[in-house]
Amino acid sequence: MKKFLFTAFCVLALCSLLLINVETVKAAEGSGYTRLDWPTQVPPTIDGQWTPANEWTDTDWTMIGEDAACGSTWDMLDNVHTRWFIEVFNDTTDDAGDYFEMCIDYDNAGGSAPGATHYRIYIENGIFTLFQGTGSGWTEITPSTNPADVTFATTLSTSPNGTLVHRIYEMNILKNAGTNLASITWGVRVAVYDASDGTLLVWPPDSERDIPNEWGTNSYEPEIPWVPEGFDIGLVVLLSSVAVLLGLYFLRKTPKSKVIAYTRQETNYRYRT
Ligand SMILES: [Ca+2]
Ligand SMILES: [Ca+2]
Ligand SMILES: [Ca+2]
Repeated sequence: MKKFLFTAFCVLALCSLLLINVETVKAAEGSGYTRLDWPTQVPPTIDGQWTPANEWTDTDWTMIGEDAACGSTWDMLDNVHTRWFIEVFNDTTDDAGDYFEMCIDYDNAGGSAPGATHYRIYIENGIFTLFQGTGSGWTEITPSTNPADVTFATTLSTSPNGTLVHRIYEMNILKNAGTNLASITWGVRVAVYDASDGTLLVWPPDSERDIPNEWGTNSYEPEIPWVPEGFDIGLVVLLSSVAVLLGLYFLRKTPKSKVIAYTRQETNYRYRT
């Protein structure tokens, strides 16, 4: 009976972990979509590729549509940075008109049109342009270069997430210096466009560029270890099974109740391997 009760406790404990995670995803503001910057463990070399190999193992991944993904981290080395790696798996060609676009809502306040605290990073064919909201649309502004608002590189190359050559953007965005683009929690919309077949992929799905209320919320995780947002459901089930088996094993070896300490799993999560 004790075994049964303890096993039931293990299952309930792990199910509650899953529920907490689901609740975190649901407890969003604005559009209801959220994502996180994880703490930077390896400051990336901004070369538009997953090199060196030990970079970008410190991030969770957000799908942009079905064929692109982005991961990001944050750190406070000199100023506050958010660093991004964007992979467009279905863009395998270098075409005039290919672009990456990131809309930023400085304080995640939303709005029905771009205002003074809304910015738009736009990179088309390797040329970066910065825009600011006017209240009804966008106007181009001169980005800060010292310190630089945005440092980026883009290539067509492979990565651990996608072994076919595809479009990659890698960038470092300064949050609290230069133009002062973003506060701690900010709003974001990411779009990638492949001109070869006119494919536009957007996160949050179906969000409009000019309606900040439809953008997602970008928050941050202050420290590791972590359980990534979007924790793989299959992995949770697997861990649950392992925990139950471990519980049964230890109960068999030591009939008297013992406390089992759980250690958070540090997981490097990949969409494509
Ligand atoms: Ca790199
Ligand atoms: Ca394509
Ligand atoms: Ca292309």
